[in-house]
Amino acid sequence: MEQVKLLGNYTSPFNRRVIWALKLKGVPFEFMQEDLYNNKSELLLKSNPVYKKIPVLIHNGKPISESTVILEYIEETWPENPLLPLDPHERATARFWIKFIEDKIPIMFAFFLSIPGEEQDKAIKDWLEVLRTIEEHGLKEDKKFFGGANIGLTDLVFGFLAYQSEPMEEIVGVKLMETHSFPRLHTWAENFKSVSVIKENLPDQDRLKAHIKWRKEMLIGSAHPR
Ligand SMILES: N[C@@H](CCC(=O)N[C@@H](CS)C(=O)NCC(=O)O)C(=O)O
Repeated sequence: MEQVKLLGNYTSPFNRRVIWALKLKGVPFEFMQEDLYNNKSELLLKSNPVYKKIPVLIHNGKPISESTVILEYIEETWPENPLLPLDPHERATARFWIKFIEDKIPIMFAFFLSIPGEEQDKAIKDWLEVLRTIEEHGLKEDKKFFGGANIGLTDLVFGFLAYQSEPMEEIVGVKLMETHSFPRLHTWAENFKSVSVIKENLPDQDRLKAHIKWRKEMLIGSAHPR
């Protein structure tokens, strides 16, 4: 009998991609919530000794770290309900966009952690450029998802944009993803959230907002100790 464990954290966007992939594949798993800030488990420290971060998928006792690596592992191990296209060029395109957003995560963080002033103006400009690139080059008007008619790994990796942008922008106090400026991103986010597995496995918005607000205060506090 297969044993699948996921070491994760409820509010982590990296963790959520893995939950969605396992659920879309119909793979039963045991979720183990990690206390990342006070008390990481021995199992986490042993399973991801390099980064000591979640998510970690443990399949029949063997750990796999890094969410996008885990997603590829899931796709290879449980090929049913494919989440990558068959065509090599389409697969390469899916991976291009996955790499694109992974590389831009520090830009999103800079925007999220910014406080009003010159630095924030630059962070807004940089993050807007990322959103504009996704709008103009990543999403196509005639396609429901990144790869076409069906949800795939690229959508799962971009998924945090569909549910985390609003609380994040509210906390920063700057609205960027206006419907009129990013119509494709909005349509994609609605399509994404209307997939039943996604809808049923979104984090609670109040809990998420409280967490990211606390996280921002904590990170800014430690960056600028008083
Ligand atoms: N690149 C990693 C990022 C994972 C990550 O940043 N995890 C955070 C939670 S959102 C974590 O475990 N933080 C604990 C720490 O930094 O000690 C991935 O895609 O899995």
